[in-house]
Amino acid sequence: MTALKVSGLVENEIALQFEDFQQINAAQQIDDISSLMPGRTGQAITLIGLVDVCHPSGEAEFLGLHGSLDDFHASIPLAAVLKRGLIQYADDGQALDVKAGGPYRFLIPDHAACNTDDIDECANVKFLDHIEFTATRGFDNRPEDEQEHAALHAKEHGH
Ligand SMILES: Nc1nc2c(c(=O)[nH]1)N[C@H]1C(S)=C(S)[C@@H](COP(=O)(O)O)O[C@H]1N2
Ligand SMILES: [Mo]
Repeated sequence: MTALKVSGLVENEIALQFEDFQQINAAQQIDDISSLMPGRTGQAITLIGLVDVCHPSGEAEFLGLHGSLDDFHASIPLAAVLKRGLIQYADDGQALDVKAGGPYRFLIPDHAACNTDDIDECANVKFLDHIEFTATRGFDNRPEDEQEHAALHAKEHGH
């Protein structure tokens, strides 16, 4: 089973598996993502739910979102997503398939359009296997313009 590794400026470095996500406090469970993101389905925990178990230090200012399967990475200001960020771990109660961006996926309700803001749709990182809390901005290879998007989506058909 694939785990989501959580590391960096945290009190508890952890690796969460599907069952661990299910065990997260009910208050931090989103049973139907469509209630927050119309058109999307599945189950998630809130970023707050993750923070509650890993306890980032006060120095953590950025969230590094890593998808190693296709080497896709985003680094976004933590404060801007802390109260709304989600980590999807299931669809229809089952572990999220890689075809749906699984095993885990970062999602931001009310994200900005691609390339218009730090907190944009591109930061909805698929194949998420590592979340890193850092003091400064980390590696980020989100597409920067239309052309880079086109190149990325052409590549995406492989998954
Ligand atoms: N791992 C990974 N995550 C990714 C991407 C990617 O290429 N690889 N593309 C990003 C971009 S540019 C966008 S706009 C959204 C698209 O999400 P969707 O396929 O659910 O519409 O996923 C983001 N997450
Ligand atoms: Mo994007």
